[in-house]
Amino acid sequence: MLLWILLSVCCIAAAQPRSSSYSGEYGGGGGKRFSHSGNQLDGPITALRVRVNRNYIVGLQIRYGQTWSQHVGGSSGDTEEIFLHPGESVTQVSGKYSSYIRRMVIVTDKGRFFPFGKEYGTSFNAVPLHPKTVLRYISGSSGSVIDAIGFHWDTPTSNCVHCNK
Ligand code: MMA
Repeated sequence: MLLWILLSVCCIAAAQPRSSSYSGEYGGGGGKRFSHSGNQLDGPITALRVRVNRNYIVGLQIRYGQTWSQHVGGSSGDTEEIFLHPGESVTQVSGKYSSYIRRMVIVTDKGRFFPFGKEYGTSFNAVPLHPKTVLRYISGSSGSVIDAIGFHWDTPTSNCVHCNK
């Protein structure tokens, strides 16, 4: 009996479509680790601030729902800000790195793309493994620049999970 219950539970679990995947980590081994895992509870990614100097992607700040994450990275260079359209999601990030992240091209499911930084170093191309999944949050390492970055994909969230909207 117990065996049957166990078997059924396993079969049901195995039949669920998989949705989460991870791309990365791209970059070097320096810096201090960060993760926006908890930030995804504030909602889907709605805007990005990318700080860039003449060589590197220096810093990142991401808006989840209505709430900006803390800034990760350094303070040199200039910040560029992009807002996604309502319902628009990031579905690909390509770029370049050497010891640090040098370039990121953010691509959305509305066919828009936003390039930041310089054409130098080794290429990466981060895309979700499963259909209809999008960028939910990022993780990586940073110090005075963004040393490394990884991309976490899953089904789109439509709203804030923990703020009762
Ligand atoms: C700091 C330190 C390093 C990191 C670099 C680049 C200047 O050194 O945090 O570990 O690799 O910044 O982010």
